[in-house]
Amino acid sequence: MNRTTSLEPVNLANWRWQPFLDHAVEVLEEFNPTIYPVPEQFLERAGATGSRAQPVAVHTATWACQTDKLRQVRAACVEAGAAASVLNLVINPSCRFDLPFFGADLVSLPSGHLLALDLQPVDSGDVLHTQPVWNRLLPIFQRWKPRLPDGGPIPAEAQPYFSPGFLWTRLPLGAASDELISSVVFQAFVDYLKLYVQLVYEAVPVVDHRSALLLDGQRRYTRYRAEKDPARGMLSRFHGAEWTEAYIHEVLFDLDRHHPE
Ligand code: DBV
Repeated sequence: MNRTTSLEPVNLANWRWQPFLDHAVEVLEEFNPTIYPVPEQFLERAGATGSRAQPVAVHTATWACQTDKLRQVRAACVEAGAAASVLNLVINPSCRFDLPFFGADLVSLPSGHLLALDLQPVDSGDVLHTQPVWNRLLPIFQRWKPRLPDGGPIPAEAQPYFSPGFLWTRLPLGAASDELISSVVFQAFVDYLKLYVQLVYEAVPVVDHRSALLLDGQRRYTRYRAEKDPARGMLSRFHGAEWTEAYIHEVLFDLDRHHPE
């Protein structure tokens, strides 16, 4: 790979999540996205994991774009064979629109798959913000939820950042899970993204004081995600702690850099 901008396609060999990213990129094309600047050292990064006797190559790539209504769309893509395969996709709306975040965390590790999909509220206590989304998200959630095992509890402090339509499952490695991922999980991903895109189409600008409230909520969410990023350990092992910290703050969860107080 030799990508020079974030908008060029990411194609990782044998990457389990390639169809998911390809679908998202295709859907987003309708909005005529432009490049979201990503420093060259984060566009692509090669590393290694495993033992000295049996090293495993790691490739981490970032796809990103922006549109009028979407401040930043970014996909963190990790392919490390049996050691790890990850697609973490977050869509960060502009605070001028009353929109949730789109969040997908699709993670395959030697211990199994961790799969999370949600339209995450900027402020879970703001009924004006949540209700119109949740009314439309819950039927989709209900459609897919019974077809996947429950992922178990999430920390209480994380609760405000999730919707009641948080689809969250853990699956063991194996052929049965591969089948579930390419059928149920893929269709759920398509449905969550489809609803999100509809909300983006419909969104109209909000007044200034509401925009300021939305920005505050976005900051809380983004700081929480940066602080608690569950990938910190994995990325540090693959690419070093210094690169990882910079990647988290300068690319993955970069709102504070663009909207300093
Ligand atoms: N998670 C990220 C980014 C990742 C990433 C940027 C670049 O936010 C991967 C990669 N998530 C990732 C990895 C793990 C998890 C776990 C590697 C496994 C960590 C490990 O076991 O070592 C959903 N992701 C998780 C967990 C949750 C989520 C609840 C379990 C945390 C734990 O057990 O400690 N992340 C969470 C979530 C969204 C999200 C709901 C959005 C829908 O992105």
